[in-house]
Amino acid sequence: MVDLSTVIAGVPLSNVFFNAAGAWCQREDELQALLDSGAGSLITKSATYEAREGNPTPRYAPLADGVISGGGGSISSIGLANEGYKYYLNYARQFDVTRHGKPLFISLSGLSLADSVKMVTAFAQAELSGCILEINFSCPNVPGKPQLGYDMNAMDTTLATLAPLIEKPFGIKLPPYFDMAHFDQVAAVVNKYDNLAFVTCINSVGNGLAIDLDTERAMIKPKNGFGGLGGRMILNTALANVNAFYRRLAPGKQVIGVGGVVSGKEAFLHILAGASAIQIGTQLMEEGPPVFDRVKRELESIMEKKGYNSVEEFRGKVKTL
Ligand code: RRO
Repeated sequence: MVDLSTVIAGVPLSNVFFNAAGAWCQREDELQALLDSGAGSLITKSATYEAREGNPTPRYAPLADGVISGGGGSISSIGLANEGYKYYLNYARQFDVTRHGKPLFISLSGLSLADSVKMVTAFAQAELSGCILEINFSCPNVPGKPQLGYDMNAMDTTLATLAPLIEKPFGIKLPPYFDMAHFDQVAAVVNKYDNLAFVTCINSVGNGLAIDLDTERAMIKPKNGFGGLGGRMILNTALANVNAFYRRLAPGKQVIGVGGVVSGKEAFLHILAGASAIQIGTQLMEEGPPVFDRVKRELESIMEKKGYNSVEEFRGKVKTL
């Protein structure tokens, strides 16, 4: 048997897979299904200070047809629908890491720095063990709110305020970058903060547009059809971002890979690029929590065929020409 276990921010996970924030994680019934699944951990929907309804529906559409999507995936613009941070704080308070055998990640996405300060302070004061914060710097779908991850100075000042308040090791969710200079600039900011233990790459590729050929209509309602792209079509952008940060981050800092994982094969490629854990978004939405047992089996089978016993043996070992 091969070993799929990993350690993120000093916390052990029995296997590398869990959900991407936003997929299957807004309410307790969904979180329970993740607990009951083969996932090695789970993360909650990005929380704001107050609960939010989010954007008008339809706000998620699978793009299974290669003609429409150029390869399959999804478009969505949920608009940060969530139950408000207190709901997830209460969930974290009653969460029993030992009983569940998996740690809990909490995604926070303050609409202002003041809101983020209040939320991270509440989580720090609750002194929750086995609970790790992932601060979302990259929601592309709140009308009128640019993504923090595309403003390096704002990211730096936000981290300067939040990192000391969080105290414990934590992570940030980054948008995709498309320029080497941006990889350099973001890595330099991340490397300034000792307890910033991991970056999660990538959030959806922001502001795509999917159009139905027959009806000639946009596939989702918010923002005239503009929404974040996910799934198979963003795999290569995800791999590049994982590898770019794997190469640039200070020793000890980690990358969580997300984007385009539909089977064990893409998971293997994420680990080769440098991922220490792997989140699944679109494929989880389409297949449901049984996806975790399937991708685990597929990754194990690839590793067995290649003669790898653990994920450390090939993590970050992509060869270049
Ligand atoms: O809620 C959303 O629309 C959303 C969020 Br917060 C995010 O971080 N990424 C995304 O694709 N959608």
